[in-house]
Amino acid sequence: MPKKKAYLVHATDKSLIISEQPPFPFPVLGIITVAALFPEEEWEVRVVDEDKESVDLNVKADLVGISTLTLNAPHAYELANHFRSRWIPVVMGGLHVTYEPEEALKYCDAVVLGETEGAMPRLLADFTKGAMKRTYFSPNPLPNFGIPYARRDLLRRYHHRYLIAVQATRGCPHQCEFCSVPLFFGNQYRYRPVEDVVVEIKEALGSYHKLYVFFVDDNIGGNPKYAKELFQALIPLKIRWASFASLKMAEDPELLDLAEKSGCVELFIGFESLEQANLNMAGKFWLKTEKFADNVRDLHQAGIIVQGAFIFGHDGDTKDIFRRTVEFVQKTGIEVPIFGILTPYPGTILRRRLVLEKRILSGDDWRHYDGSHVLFRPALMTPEELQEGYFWAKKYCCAPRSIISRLFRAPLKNFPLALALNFSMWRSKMRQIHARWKGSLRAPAKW
Ligand code: B12
Ligand code: SF4
Repeated sequence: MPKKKAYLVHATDKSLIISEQPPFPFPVLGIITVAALFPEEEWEVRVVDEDKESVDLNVKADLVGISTLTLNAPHAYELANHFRSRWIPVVMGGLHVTYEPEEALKYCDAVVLGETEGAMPRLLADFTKGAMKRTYFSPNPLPNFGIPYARRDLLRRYHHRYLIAVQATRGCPHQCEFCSVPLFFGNQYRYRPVEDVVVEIKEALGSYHKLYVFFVDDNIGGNPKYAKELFQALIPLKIRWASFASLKMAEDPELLDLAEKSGCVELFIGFESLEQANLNMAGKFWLKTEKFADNVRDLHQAGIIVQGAFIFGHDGDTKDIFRRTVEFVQKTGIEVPIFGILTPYPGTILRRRLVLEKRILSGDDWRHYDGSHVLFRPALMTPEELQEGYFWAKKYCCAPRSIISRLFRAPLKNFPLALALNFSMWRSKMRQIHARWKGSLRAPAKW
């Protein structure tokens, strides 16, 4: 019997001007994990990451699978419509369609809700029988979840020129109001067996000889006991790695020490706000603003570059928040500041609250869900002031003299990589600022 053909697309709307995008390929992990769930003896699978290559609209396939984030959803639906007009059944999955399944089902034949590992075998069996259902729900895998090794062989080699993406944990032990992650993972935090992670890294490095490993975990240090075990096991691999983490990690000297020894070079950390009241309201009460500067110092002492994320537009934010945040970033030497506007993503508690309070501004043009648009009425400033302050803060921190001055406040050892990181994202940040804002570096007089 000839094999059935599946064509899997990681949809990306290339017409959108997205900020904070690395200019080098960031390998996608979700769609190649889905690819690994197709039995090789029955299926021939092709994968396309639209961020880096074009979708073959004339492809010969028995089944098309499409993955999308919220901002890419309208484009993903256009693709789905196209393939269905060619009589190819389309299945969609990922975060956005999990939270908006009814919307997605207008454009595709089936949706998989949540993590796919538990649902795909059923879906494929039903498909083969010609009886694919509309919705598949995947119960979240057990604590020691067995996820398949991603099919990196299906991506072109240049996707892995700089990084390999790996996942050790899923979910997060916390539940921040604005975050779409916890619910997707059934409000659980789960970890893969350490040996599994090590084997996958070795295999991936073996074939691509790459230097950097990026753990796409939402909170790599979420369970310190597990993280210590993992970092210990990474030491002999002599890799350099980066990930997302919470600031809690900075308060555990043993964890920081192991992170450094295992090759951690950079952590993306959500500080979110300099106002304790904002953190408390967002469910991030366990972060203490008065410790922020010391936390950054401790991370720096461990030789770790801090990519610090701050969100503007919390209910306690007044117009001085932009200037204060910029001053804090520059003073503490947070090497790579990332600013965003509070965004009511589907599936978040924030979205439910703002809908109840009738504060959502525009209709649901999902293309604006990129963290740079004001989509709700802020409490203590106008939407225009929030938009303007965001661009001002971003432009200020992008100025070469701001970059250099804050990097001199961080350990010199980090300087070359931190400089490269700043300038690598500089283009995408400035492109967005130039396209949408005409203001200058001087803070607007009305603040
Ligand atoms: C790594 C990462 C990135 C990387 C790489 C992205 C990439 N190319 O994959 C970078 C840094 C580039 C990035 C960029 C952005 N990101 Co990002 N990112 C992540 C992160 C931390 C991990 C994603 C991942 O690899 N997960 C591991 C894989 C295995 O899981 P998965 O993709 O969810 O796939 C599973 C299921 O969803 C499902 N599935 C997925 N696809 C499909 C398809 C089919 C057919 C089926 C059946 C199933 C299925 O099966 C998989 C296995 O179970 C997530 C957080 C998260 N936990 O999702 C945020 C996240 C996805 N990012 C987010 C955002 C907002 C962005 C940006 C807009 C940020 C910005 N302002 O620039 C950009 C958008 C880029 C773009 N143009 O699309 C949001 C999205 C929210 C939303 N509702 O859309 C998230 C959820 C973060 C958050 N806490 O809110 N991101
Ligand atoms: S700590 Fe980070 S990943 Fe965890 S719920 Fe909060 S924002 Fe989301």
